[in-house]
Amino acid sequence: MITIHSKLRYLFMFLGIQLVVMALLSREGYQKRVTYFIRIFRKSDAASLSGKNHTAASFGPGDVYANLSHLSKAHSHGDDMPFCPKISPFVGGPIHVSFPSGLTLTEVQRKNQLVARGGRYRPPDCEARHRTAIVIPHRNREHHLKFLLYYLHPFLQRQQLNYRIYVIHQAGNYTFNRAKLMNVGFREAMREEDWDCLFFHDVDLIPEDDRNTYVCDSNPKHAAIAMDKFGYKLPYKMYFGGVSALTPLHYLKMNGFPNNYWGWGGEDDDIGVRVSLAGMYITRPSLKVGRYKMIKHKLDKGNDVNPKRFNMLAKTRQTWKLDGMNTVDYEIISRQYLPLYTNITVNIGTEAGLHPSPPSAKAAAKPVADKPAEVPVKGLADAAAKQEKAHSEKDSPPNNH
Ligand code: BGN
Repeated sequence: MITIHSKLRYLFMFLGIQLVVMALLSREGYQKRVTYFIRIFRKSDAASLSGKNHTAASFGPGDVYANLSHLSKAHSHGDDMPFCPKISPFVGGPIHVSFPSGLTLTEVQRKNQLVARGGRYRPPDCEARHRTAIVIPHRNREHHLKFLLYYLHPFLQRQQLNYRIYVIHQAGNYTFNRAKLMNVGFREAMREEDWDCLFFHDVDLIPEDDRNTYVCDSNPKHAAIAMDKFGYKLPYKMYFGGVSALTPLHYLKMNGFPNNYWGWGGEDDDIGVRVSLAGMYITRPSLKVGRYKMIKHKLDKGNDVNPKRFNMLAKTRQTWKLDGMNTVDYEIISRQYLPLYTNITVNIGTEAGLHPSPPSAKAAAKPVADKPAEVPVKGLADAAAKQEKAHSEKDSPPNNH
């Protein structure tokens, strides 16, 4: 029989233990400790679900391929598959990103056996809740593409998405046009499937946290909020470059992206301005999650700084309805369903049209540097000035696209 004495003894013991725990927690900052314990429990939950060790935020960045190997082709895509859980059990937090020199596309393929031709994937054991198309504008960046594919495929699989990767390859040597290639990507992707979200993705940006989910928000989302090259923070408030996500409705509401930004700079700002002109706003993940590492590279041939960008940007309010998805013209040269992505090679022409006239006419149209004009959105002008200064210091144009 338990006496009052022994009851009191238990009570004191219990209070004693509580005191020790509280002392421990407060030693190195209560919050740090609590999140540490919560993470341990969350991780062991996730690990037991997947049956293996998991990428753990609390144990440093993990391998992007960890735990994906148990997904096998043995599972069938039946009609009666349950929906995937709202939060994927494979999502684990920070991902270790490095660029080993010996990586080959064959190796990327070997590690991604569940990816079907054209870079198509569906979770084998559950019905995905989201259908996402990744659109990557590209030219002469095969080396970067290889790394992006190496990281992006398992990253998207960790999120249990139904997805396809489209690479939109600009044919010819004329100045690069990132935004127009995105318009092509949008139309071609939507022609193939009824995607509910499109991610417009620079080829040299690797996501570093798989909690940065590649699904759309109620408003256009800017995903690449924290890049290593900007010290893991936004370079300026209105920045909309690198990686962004829009639903087809968002895209059409803002008349897509501009077609007339040839060369580096300004097109992402134009897109950001379009978002607000169309009555929407930009959403962003947290700085902790929207992290990206940029693959370092030398100057891009055929993507010189666009001197007209200031004046063009100053006129977005007048031009966004006249130029965009409603005016995009191009010719598909080829469509290849490669093992890791759908490659669409396209002629987007030049400023002078899809089939410009011979060089004599071109020489007369040599661009003259425009004077910076007033920019419609506060903050952009300052940012541009800073950017210009940084360029002249480095003595070469930036090349982040
Ligand atoms: C900005 C560029 C962006 C670029 C970011 C980050 C312009 C137009 C200025 C009015 N904008 O300065 O296109 O993505 O820097 O590098 O140059």
